[in-house]
Amino acid sequence: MGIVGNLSPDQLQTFHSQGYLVMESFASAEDIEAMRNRMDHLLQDFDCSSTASIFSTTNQQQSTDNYFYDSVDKISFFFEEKAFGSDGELRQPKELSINKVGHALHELDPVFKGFTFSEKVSGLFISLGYKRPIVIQSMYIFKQPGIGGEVVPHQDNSFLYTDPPTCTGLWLALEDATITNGCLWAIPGSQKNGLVRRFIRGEDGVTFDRPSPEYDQKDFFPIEVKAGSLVVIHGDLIHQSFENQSSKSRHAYSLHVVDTDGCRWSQDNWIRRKVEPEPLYVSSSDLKLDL
Ligand SMILES: O=C(O)CCC(=O)C(=O)O
Repeated sequence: MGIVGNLSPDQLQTFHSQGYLVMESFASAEDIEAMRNRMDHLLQDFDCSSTASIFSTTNQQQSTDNYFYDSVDKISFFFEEKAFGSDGELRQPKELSINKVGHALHELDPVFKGFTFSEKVSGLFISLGYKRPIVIQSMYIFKQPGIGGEVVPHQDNSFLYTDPPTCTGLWLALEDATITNGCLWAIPGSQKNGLVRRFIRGEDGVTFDRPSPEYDQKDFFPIEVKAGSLVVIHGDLIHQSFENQSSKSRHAYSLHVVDTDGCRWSQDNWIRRKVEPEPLYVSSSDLKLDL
């Protein structure tokens, strides 16, 4: 196979005790420029009028749900909640109105695919002991200046559940992320308390199976990082980010990876793939994800 694990014992220890690990300079300046330029092009080509109507009109729950479900194997654009005025029109240019692009950039776009399937990404999962990891979703997150929405406290295993849980998030800063422009915050060690709830797709749409616990904001720690830093996030880590009220954006590329060997993909996850994703690598065993 040729790919080797690239986390030191100290990094592994930090990841297992804190539930996250910051790797500075994980992506080069060229990697970052390539991804940002590529996203600029995708945005320029995006004809927002039909998509905007799905999100700006009220009572369109079924349409927005379908747009969300269909995005698993597409490059789909999602708007910031505050992007629209009361007349249903965008309040600012589309480039400053998109919340995120997902969920298959890593499969469909050559630039994002190149980074995602790089040896340095695979090396992380070798170190973490994954046997047949797949990237189950990717997102380019903008955290737009002034209107970049908050992401409430959550665990990634709630959304991308395998039995047993195996999700790990990779969050790559494409710009400096600070307290001012809406960096990640996490409760260090919270992954040790396990998964608190699941996000289930049923007949009537998606819903959580339990209410969120109350979190004490004093327990959260800001993860301020420079562009190029990668934050590796344990699937049970409680993390969040606040609204970006500053004038600076905070772009990030986020990947979520699950194992497909020794665990089962849950059929009531929101993601239902028609085609099994290509693994980052295969280290042993024949067991496959049952999609
Ligand atoms: O980018 C953010 O603000 C939140 C991202 C996140 O929570 C995730 O990728 O799991």
